[in-house]
Amino acid sequence: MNVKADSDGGLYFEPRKLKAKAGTVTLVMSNPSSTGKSHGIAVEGNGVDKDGQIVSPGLTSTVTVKLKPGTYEFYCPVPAHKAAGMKGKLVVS
Ligand SMILES: [Cu+2]
Repeated sequence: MNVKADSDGGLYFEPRKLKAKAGTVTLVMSNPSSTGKSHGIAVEGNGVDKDGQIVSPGLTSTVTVKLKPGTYEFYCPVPAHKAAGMKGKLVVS
């Protein structure tokens, strides 16, 4: 499942909503060089809380989690980025 960090430095992810089947889910976040910022990908909810690595512009961060059906949040683990809007919803069924 692929997510892209903002390519204009605006602190958001594209898309903001993801759907997955229950089981092992891997989120791959590409951080375009045009963001000019380091970003990462993390997943939290229903007892799960896992951060992928924070990567420089031009690189990719991945996180793999085992998920049950439910609603989770994915976000950027760089301090203040989540609060600024770098987050989205992951619905697992
Ligand atoms: Cu970020």
